[in-house]
Amino acid sequence: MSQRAQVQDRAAGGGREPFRAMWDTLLPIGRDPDGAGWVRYGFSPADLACRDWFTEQATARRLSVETDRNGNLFAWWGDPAAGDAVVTGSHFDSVPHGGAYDGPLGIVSGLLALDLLRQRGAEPRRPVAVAAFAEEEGSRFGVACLGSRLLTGALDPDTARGLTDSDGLTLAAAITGAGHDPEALGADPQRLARIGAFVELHIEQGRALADLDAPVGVASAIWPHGRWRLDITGEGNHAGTTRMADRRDPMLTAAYAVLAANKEARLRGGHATVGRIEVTPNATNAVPAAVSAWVDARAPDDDTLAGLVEAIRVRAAERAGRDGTSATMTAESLTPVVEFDTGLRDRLAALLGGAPVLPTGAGHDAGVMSAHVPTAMLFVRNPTGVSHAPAEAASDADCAAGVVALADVLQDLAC
Ligand code: HGY
Ligand code: MN
Ligand code: MN
Repeated sequence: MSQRAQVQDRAAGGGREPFRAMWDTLLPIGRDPDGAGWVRYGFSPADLACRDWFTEQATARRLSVETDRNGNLFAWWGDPAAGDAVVTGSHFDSVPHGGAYDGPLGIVSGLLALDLLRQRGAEPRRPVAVAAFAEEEGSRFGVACLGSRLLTGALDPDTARGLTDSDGLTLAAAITGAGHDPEALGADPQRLARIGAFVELHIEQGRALADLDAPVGVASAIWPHGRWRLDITGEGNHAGTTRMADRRDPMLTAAYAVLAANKEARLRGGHATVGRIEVTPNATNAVPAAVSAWVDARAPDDDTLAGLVEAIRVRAAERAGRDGTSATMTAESLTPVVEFDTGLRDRLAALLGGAPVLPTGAGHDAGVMSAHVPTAMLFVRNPTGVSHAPAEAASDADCAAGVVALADVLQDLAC
């Protein structure tokens, strides 16, 4: 290591090497063999391997591991029953072929922050825990923040049990296979009441910190966001023999809706994305019979989001009228705006030497928790600004700085 790097490491609490050492043990799990990112769907073999990794790491640190009734993991330093706990953590699961950092960075940083607190001789007067929430991305069962929504009662357990993955396997079956009891799913107010504060550290999913030349930031708010399924039906037919004028092609309606979503989002300062589409029968030489397209929409405030989604719905319906198809739009999830606890946010920003405070368009378990517990988030600089894709990045030095920042925050809150 160069002298400059050693100086930086000391400034970061000596954390670059411990970070890399721990990170390298997690990195191979769920990594695409062709180099196309990470695939760690909730309760898949890769996710279960990450959870085993968590248990090993926690046990090696003499932290007591518990799995709650919704499959969320907690590693405790101190007695959880004492209450008013300070909890940090994030999630292991990924989007299809996502980056390495979205989620796991918060868990690794939490474990390393506890190491640092012990090295400092800190003696917490409140229990401290690192959490790993289940199925945050919703990539397998369609509902984001599944574990934290179930814990807080934001998701009905009957609805959750019936959710299916792309193979038609229900969540109930998947968690049974993973050794959990699906009948136990549901709100857990007693466990929630033990938590006095929650702080999630996360890779930044944009370039704001890079532009500000700051390694760590604090979250102010999460944009309201949601997912809508646009189901378009037409008439399946032969691609070679059906006259253009006679077609009722749902792909045309879908294509128009994709462009309309982009335009309406731009007009309102929001974001709208169609990143997933299913075509029936999905044949090269057939006019499709049906298309389903998933719209992910986000905006700075609830009214703007409602207006954006309604505009997309109206424009898809108008186009369907012209195409001889029918289009219906169904909400699959909606998360209103989240404003993080302002007292906690300001305290953290000051503690971290005036760290930048910024909003995000990405959803997090912290957003779900914030309706029940004073909650804050820390962001670690991402020089590419890319997320939900393999190019997501953070330097080891910034990750180590994130660990120090998190340790400072946990020490401030718990000691
Ligand atoms: O999709 C999201 O906003 C988050 O990354 N789960
Ligand atoms: Mn994500
Ligand atoms: Mn995440």
